[in-house]
Amino acid sequence: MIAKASTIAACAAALSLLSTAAMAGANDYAFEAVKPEMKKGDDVIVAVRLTNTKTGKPVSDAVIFKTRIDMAPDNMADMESPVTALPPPEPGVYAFRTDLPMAGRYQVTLSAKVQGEPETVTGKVIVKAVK
Ligand SMILES: [Cu+2]
Repeated sequence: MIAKASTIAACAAALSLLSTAAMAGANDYAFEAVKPEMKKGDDVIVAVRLTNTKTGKPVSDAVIFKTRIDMAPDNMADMESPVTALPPPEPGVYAFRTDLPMAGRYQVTLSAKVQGEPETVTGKVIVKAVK
């Protein structure tokens, strides 16, 4: 019984070490809005920059496989905007066409695969639409 418990403890310790290491990897990346504020309207372009925070360099080879834009910051999480990915305007910048129908804050939620990073890199970026 004692032996079993210590095996489980060792296992849990190994697991937590593993997940800490993996999380440190995914946390070495940050998304930020290229333009944090823009005019509201249809067919607006929202662009985010992905940076490796360790090197300060833009990450140009990421595959953004999930993007959601909604008004969660203004308590309208179910007010979701359509998103179409556009070709990257410059290395490390990922652009999307969307609709920002009302003034307020929008949250861009992104999931990305980065070359050499086994963990999925996720980020939340807030942009503001003004009249
Ligand atoms: Cu709204």
